[in-house]
Amino acid sequence: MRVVLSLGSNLGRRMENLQGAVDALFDAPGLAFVAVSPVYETDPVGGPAQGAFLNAVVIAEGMPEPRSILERALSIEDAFGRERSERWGPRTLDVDLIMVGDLTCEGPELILPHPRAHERAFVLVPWAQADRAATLPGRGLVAALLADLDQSGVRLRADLALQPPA
Ligand code: PH2
Ligand code: MG
Ligand code: MG
Repeated sequence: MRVVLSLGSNLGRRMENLQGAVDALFDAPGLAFVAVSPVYETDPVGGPAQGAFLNAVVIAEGMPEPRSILERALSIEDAFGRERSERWGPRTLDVDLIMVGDLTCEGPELILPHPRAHERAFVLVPWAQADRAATLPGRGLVAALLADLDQSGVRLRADLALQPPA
């Protein structure tokens, strides 16, 4: 099953935080690395006034229990000093589960596919770069979703690149 995760950081050493997440996601069995997107500098969407994010998307394959990926994502966030004070506030690291195959999930801790991914250019632009044929279950081709979105707040950082997991 295809597993897609969105990474974001707008506090601290942003690239180190993102690379640490890429490495940590694959240091336990269950997920196989497929691709990582280019890195984008993005204007913050929602929340208080805060600094620009670096965002990227990671694509994996596996047959994981979504809850186990969620737990892995949350513990990686904690390892990078994530503090959970304000919703949509600045963060050292955000690891969001965008989709797990065609699984749907409506729990209090996890909604799949991610309920806002289809309207977030900072998710869809990197995702489409990592996978031209990317499809968001229930919403369709990512490239088509992007045609309706303002992408002006999402700028490629060609000087930066995430490496495949160590
Ligand atoms: N994450 C949010 C809210 N706003 N804006 C940008 N540009 N990038 C993010 O990763 C982001 C955001 C909630 O997780
Ligand atoms: Mg998020
Ligand atoms: Mg999150």
